[in-house]
Amino acid sequence: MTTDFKSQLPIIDISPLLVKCDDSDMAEDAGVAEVVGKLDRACRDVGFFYVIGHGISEDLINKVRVVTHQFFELPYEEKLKIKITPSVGFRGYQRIGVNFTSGKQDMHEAIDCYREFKQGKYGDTGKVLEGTNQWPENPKEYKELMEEYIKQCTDLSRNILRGISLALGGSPYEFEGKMVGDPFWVMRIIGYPGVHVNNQENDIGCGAHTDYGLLTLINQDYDKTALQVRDLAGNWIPAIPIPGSLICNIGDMLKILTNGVYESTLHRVINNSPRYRVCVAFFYETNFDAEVEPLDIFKEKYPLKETSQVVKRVVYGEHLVSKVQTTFANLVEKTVN
Ligand SMILES: O=C(O)CCC(=O)C(=O)O
Repeated sequence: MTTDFKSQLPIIDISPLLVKCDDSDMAEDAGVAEVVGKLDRACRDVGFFYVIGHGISEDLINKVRVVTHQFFELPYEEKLKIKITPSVGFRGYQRIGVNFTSGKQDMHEAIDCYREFKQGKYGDTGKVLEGTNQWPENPKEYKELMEEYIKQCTDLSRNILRGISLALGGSPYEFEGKMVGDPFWVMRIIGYPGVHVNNQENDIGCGAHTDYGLLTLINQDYDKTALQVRDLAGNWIPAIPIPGSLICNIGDMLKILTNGVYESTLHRVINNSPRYRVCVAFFYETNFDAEVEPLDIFKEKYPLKETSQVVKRVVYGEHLVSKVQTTFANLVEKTVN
């Protein structure tokens, strides 16, 4: 981050960009140019912004959270019907405390899902995540609803990235080439218990981290503030929910591709509300097997940013798999429950 944002995260109505996002000359449109300017400032200064005018219906966004609450309210035995194990590619339900961030246990439970791919497609690296996503049968419509939501989040992420690509002075398609032509995705459906009646403060729901991929779209409950974003001075800024919006933040892969012009921002989650909170986080990533390095166009445009702080090259899938294996090291020997 290059500036110190004060309190609110920027709010960007991206509807003018979406109207034109399939036109190759979209950059010439005044409405698009305005959105692009706002995206540039948000990505340079904060790394987080609210997206409104995103085209995903409020009905779908709300239903996704409603069915997620219904799932997490089920008895534990019911949730374990889709438990996460190595044999299903680490896809499915994990109980509270299985997830770790920087070595510390997180106070959340979750369903983890990944884009499905053919057996053998990514060789030995991909083997670990081979499997089909495990969706609960209860609530009934869960799978269908989530698959539709994933489809819409995938399209939206690609379109936001077209705007970001223009914001960096490229064509709209810089993030659709060799490294991002076949984007991977991850979705974490997360439930955070409310704070105990006798306590004022809850344990950390998800420890401070940056996201690893390109872009994240967060669909959170509107009536609890739990997500916090760190500013330059080290203050934690609450990402107060705005009904109808999604929160978008940039991840480490975008930092690499842009040669460090846009940086990912630390964030964490603490649910100090007495009520249970859900969040559905969709992560739009590079190709699974991409060797991610700064794009030539941004190395040329922003040469000064090529410092030792910018990771030069990373194979996305290798990193993801090592993260999954570290998190679930205990599952490899025992079953999870
Ligand atoms: O619960 C949230 O609001 C955000 C979750 C998050 O940061 C993550 O899953 O990476």
